[in-house]
Amino acid sequence: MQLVKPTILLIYTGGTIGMIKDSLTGALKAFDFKELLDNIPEINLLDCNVATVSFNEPIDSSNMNIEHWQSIASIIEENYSSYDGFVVLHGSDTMSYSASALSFMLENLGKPVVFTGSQLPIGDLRTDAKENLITAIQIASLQKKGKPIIQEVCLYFEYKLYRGNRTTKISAEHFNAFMSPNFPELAESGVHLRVNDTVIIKQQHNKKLIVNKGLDDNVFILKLFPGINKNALEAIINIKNIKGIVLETYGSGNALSEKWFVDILQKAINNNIHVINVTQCSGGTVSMGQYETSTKLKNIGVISGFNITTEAAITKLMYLLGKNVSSSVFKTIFETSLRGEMH
Ligand code: ASN
Repeated sequence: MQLVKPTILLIYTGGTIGMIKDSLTGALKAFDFKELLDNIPEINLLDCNVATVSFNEPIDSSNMNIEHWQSIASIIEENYSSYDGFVVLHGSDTMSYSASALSFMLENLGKPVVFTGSQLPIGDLRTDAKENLITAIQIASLQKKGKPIIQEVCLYFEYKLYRGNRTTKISAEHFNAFMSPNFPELAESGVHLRVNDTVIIKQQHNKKLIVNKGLDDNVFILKLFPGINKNALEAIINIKNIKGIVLETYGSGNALSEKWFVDILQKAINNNIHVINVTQCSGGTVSMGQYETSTKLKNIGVISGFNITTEAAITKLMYLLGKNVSSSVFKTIFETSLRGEMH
């Protein structure tokens, strides 16, 4: 029998979960955290103690930025030793980006950080918010021999727990709004909460948490399309202070093989701009050299993102640039899985 109840810190950043309709415009906007909690008295019935902290101004997650990620990281850092787990209430629109960013920022994480939110506000009769929130808290409280079972940044939505940096938002309509195309679910909520023990991250050593808050925003995502012209590509690589570009290519990492295209990328790489190859496909991996149309990218030093999501690629880029990783090892480090985000 568990004698001491786990303690969970609920961090409210905003999102639909806590929104109400503006009576004049009809548009959804963020509202008070206290009112959100009043809508879920069930929290008091859980087998854990829940404390709460809220952004001063809750936001729609479309307004999420690096400073907000730093705030979430700081809240976790300051409260790390006092809580067994953390649940971050967040809008679904950019939740995969935030979960990815926090996975890189929180190094040696040994406790659960579970992102969740909802498609309908918590006050709505048909809301998905209650199940998402209650189960996320239960997942964050799971323990074995007094130690948290989940020791990574993850995302819980509509009965599934995913590794956060493997997710992407796929629907603005369905309650089942996320998927993890290249990695199995960490847990599933049915009659029982079943954790997939073979895939969760288990911290081997009790290393101290390191919180990396220095992210560099001199980055860009470029999605290729048939017909892309030289002016467009040139404009991107000439962005002031640009240091890294995530290039969304076709299929297994293929791009046009025209000389102007490869030359411009080559010039960018020679100027110390890191170019990461990720695929536009939701599933599968970049495999440069498999087709002639990716061999040139490989030869000029484009970095492979393998099966990483765009969300994880752009945040990993911000993180590694923020750490001032030297150019000579940047490619090797980017191509290494740091938090289970690729391969
Ligand atoms: N616009 C909302 C947000 O991301 C969408 C949601 O939470 N379902 O904050």
